[in-house]
Amino acid sequence: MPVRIGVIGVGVMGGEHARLLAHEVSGSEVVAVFDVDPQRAGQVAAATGARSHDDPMVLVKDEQVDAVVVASSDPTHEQFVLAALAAAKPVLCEKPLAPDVAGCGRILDAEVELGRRLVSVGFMRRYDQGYRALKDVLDGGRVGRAVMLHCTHRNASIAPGLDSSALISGSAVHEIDIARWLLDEELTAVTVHTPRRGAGATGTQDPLFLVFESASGVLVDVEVFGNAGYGYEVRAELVADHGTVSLDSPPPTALRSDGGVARVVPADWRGRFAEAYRRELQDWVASVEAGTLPGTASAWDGYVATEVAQVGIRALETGQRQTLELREKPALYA
Ligand code: ISE
Repeated sequence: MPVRIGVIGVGVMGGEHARLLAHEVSGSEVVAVFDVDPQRAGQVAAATGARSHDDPMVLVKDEQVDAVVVASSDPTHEQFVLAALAAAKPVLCEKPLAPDVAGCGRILDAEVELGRRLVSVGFMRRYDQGYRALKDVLDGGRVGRAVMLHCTHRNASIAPGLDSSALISGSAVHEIDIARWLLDEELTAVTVHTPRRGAGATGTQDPLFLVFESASGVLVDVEVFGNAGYGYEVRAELVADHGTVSLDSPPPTALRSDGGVARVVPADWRGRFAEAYRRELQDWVASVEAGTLPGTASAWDGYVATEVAQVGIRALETGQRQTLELREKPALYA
C-alpha cells in the first residue's frame, strides 16, 4: 500500500514536493492538499489526483492521510508540526522548523512527550551527492581531520527590501546545518562581517561574511550573497590535515563555441538541488513505510539551526562575536 500523504502549502516548494511525491517518488501518493490560495490548491489537487481541503487541521486528522508535508509559510510551521505530532503522524517540515527558538522548543517538548521521533526537517543538502561525497572523504580519513570549511552561497537575487537577517535565517541556515552534518559536531561561536554592499543590494546589507567556530576549533566561513546577479551558485571546500575536498559549481557541462567556453549556472536552488529534494522525499517515504528513522534532519537539528541562525543575527546586529549555548539535548535525539 502506498504511503498516503497530505501536503500543507502547495506554493513553490510544496507544489514541487507534491509533484515529486505523486509522480517521481515510489511508494507514495498525494491524497490531500491545502493552501491559503484555494485556486492553487485546486490546481495541485487536479495534477496529483488529491482532494483539496479547506482546513489544514482537518487534513492532518484525516484518516486517509498517513503522513504530512508542511511547506506553508514559515510562521505557520509550528502549529502544523504540533498537529501532526498530536495525531502521531510522521511529518516532513520545510526549513525552518520554526522561525523562533521558542517555537522549536515547543516542538521538541511535544516530540519528547510523545516518545517517538516523527519530525523531519527539509535540509535537503544532506541528500546532495556532492555534499555526501565530501562527507565520505572526510569520514574515510583520507585527508585527515577538518581544519576549515569555506562556503559560498549566492542567489541571483532575493525579494526586494528583504532584511539582511533573512540572508542568515533563510539562506546561510543551510550552511549552518550542513556544517554540523559534515563535521559531526556543534558550532560554538559566530562573527558576522559586512563588506561593502553589492550594487544589487536592496533593503539592507548584502552580502554578508559569517565565520563560525566549531567545538573542535574548525573554522567555517560562509559568504552569503543574496543579489549576486549572475545566477545561483553554492560551493564548498573542506580543508583538512593532508588535503582538501571541494564541491565545485556549476555542473561540469561546458559549451565551447565562438571562441569561448561557457557553463550554465542554475537560476535558483530548485534546479541545483532538484535531485537532492527527490532523494530526501524518497528516503522519508521509505522510512514511513518501514517505520524506521529517515536520514533527514531531526527536530533537534531544526532547533539547532534556528538557534544558531538567531545568534548569527545577533552577531550581525551587534557587530560582536557571539557564543552559542544550546539547550540540553534530550535522550530521544542521542
Ligand atoms: C531559499 O529559501 C532556500 O531555502 C534555498 O535553499 C537557499 O539556497 C536560498 O538562498 C533561500 O533563499
